[in-house]
Amino acid sequence: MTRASPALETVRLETTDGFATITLNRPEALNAFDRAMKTELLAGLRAVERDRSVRALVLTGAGRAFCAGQDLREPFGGEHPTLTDELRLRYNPVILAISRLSKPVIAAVNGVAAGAGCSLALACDLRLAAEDASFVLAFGRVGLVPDSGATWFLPRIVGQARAAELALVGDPVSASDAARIGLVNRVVPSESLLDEARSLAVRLADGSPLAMALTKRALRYSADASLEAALEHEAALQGIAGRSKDHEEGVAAFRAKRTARFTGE
Ligand code: T3D
Repeated sequence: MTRASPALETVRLETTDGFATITLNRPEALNAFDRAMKTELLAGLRAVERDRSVRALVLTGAGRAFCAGQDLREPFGGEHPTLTDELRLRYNPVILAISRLSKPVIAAVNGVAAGAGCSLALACDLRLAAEDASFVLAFGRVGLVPDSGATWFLPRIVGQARAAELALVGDPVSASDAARIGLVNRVVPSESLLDEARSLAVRLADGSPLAMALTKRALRYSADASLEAALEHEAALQGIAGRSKDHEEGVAAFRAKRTARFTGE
């Protein structure tokens, strides 16, 4: 059964088969971020974290775009008049919520991902792109610096040289080029993007939720750690995983030659 969250307008949140889908829902503005969408996306992510029945998340866009970044038509100023405030208060919490989410996040990039929309895709654990998707670090064109984690994620995903080219030159990257440089995991026909993302989400949702959460934590930790520290961190996390019922179940299922049923305990 599919459950929808009716309280949200600029994003849609649906839950089915053990995973959630959040759809950015401002297609008339290519899903550009206005303040409401930033706030509601964060609320959606928090709801996903709280819901124990949800074990994976698909993030996608309504209409022909994934997300065009900051809504350049939204009047600026008001309560938080500087871009620093806007980033600290609205964008950065979204990026951290995705990165820290204890469940794997798949970006199903259905069209253009520009500016902070590109950063949003970069913050996800896995990226599937439709054949006609594209990625553009559009910040420089409007006299801005790549933000919302782009300067952190990009070199770690594609390496320093390519990150510098994407950030400084700012040309759009096609889906096929994105796959070639490792910016996306896979390119799929546009009409099957959501089916592919959903079947990957179901596979992830069938895994051990505890092992998924700890694996995300280990990958995140290793990005800033020495080998010695990462080895020690892995050992500590494995101690937690090794005491879990999911580990017991996984080993029992292997020995019985059956599929494991993980509960997250
Ligand atoms: O400001 C802060 O708070 C700091 C944070 C900044 C983070 C950022 O994201 S900065 C970067 C902001 N984003 C951009 O600069 C991207 C601007 N958009 C584009 O470059 C292009 O529209 C796209 C490459 C995304 C798509 O091009 P295309 O040719 O497919 O579509 P289009 O014709 O340019 O756009 C279609 C419509 O969407 C058009 O409206 P109209 O004329 O049909 O009424 C266009 O104005 C609108 N649109 C596209 N992007 C935005 C947008 N409206 C508002 N904000 C947008 N970002």
